[in-house]
Amino acid sequence: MQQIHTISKSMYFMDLEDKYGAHNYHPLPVVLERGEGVFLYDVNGKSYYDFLSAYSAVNQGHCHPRIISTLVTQSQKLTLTSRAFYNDQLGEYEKFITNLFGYDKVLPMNTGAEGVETAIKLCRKWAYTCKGIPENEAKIIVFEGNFHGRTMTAVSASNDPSSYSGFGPFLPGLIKIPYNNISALESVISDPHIAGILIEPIQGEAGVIVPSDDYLREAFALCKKNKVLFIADEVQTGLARTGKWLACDYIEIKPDILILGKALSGGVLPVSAVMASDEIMLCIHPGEHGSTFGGNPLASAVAITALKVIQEELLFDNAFQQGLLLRKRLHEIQSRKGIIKQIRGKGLLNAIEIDSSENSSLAWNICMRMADNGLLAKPTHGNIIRFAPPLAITEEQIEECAFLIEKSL
Ligand code: IF1
Repeated sequence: MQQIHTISKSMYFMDLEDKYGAHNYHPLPVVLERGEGVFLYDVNGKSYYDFLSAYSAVNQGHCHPRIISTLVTQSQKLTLTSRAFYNDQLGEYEKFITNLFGYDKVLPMNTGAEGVETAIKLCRKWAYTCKGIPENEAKIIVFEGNFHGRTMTAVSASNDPSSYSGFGPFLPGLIKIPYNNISALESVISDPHIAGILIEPIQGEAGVIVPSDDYLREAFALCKKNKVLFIADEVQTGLARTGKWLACDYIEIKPDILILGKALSGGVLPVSAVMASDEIMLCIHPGEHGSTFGGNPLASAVAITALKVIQEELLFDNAFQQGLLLRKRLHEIQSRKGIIKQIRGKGLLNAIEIDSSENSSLAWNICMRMADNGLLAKPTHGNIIRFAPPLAITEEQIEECAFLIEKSL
């Protein structure tokens, strides 16, 4: 009886979503009701290691007590005023985050996609105001395999049919070239109408594609040489996920425009941020951009705590160390099981590529088996499984998860 009850309880929730919700996702059949740190618990009380971290939005761990405490305290005082008025949280947050990352100013938004939209508008404004590109002629270089969100601009930048097909017509002025190919960039960047490049330092959705260090350094140098803005989309790679505050820190380059999101709130509400110098940021004047919730006092208070948690718990160092251990264990598993084709990653943003030549649903079935064994991960692009736990995971927990992964394989 217990088993049937267990299935019917999950089925109840899945059926509701199937009947009343848009079918814009195909989730693993797991119904979660509680999260704490690196763990998630389903409606039947079964616990799981979270190896997705809500796509790097819960780097600090689920329901981090300090972040929740700030959320509760501020939400009982003031949550939203709109930017028609000032509030006592936004300025403190703007000072904190710009000092932390070394920029003059921040434009606060909500989702990562809105951060990308904001960066593109900023880049175009700068192109016309500062670079002297003729109005409506600005072009921005984007890279094959990119993922910048689901808005029309983001899908206009995509070369993945599952992201853009059926949603045209698309935003003009986006030039698509291969990623991690410096000659491809060299051949287009000298066009005087190029205003910027929009790049992920590591391509997350594409399957954790890590470019060569030289590539990013040379791309940055080409931007400087051609007066083109280097716009880093660190929505997924930022905030300690790859073992440093920013993935760009590995190659010691400072993006002209930096986009953050996801873990900026520790996963409790949508908070994104676009940072730049005064020269770039002041190209946008009052009334030319914004959003209802952008910079709200609740988001501002939560974001300060979310950043302090990363800083004070040294999550970047732990992500670096535990990432090394995880990939070491994955390589050992690979030597024992031919099924793993490739292992990629930096810090705790990792992925394995499954050799699924015979069976296209192999990665999915592995994820289903890992769920049975108490570890949650989800395939991307068919045969790639991302391994990205919250950044406070311990060495012992990594060892246990490596065991669960091998057992499932
Ligand atoms: C989904 C992917 C990851 C992002 C980068 C901007 C955004 C994202 C580098 C937009 C968002 C999310 C979107 C989410 C799943 C997840 C995802 F699989 F879709 F591609 F992480 F890889 N730049 N990525 O990764 O931020 O508007 O979502 O806040 O759409 O299912 P957002």
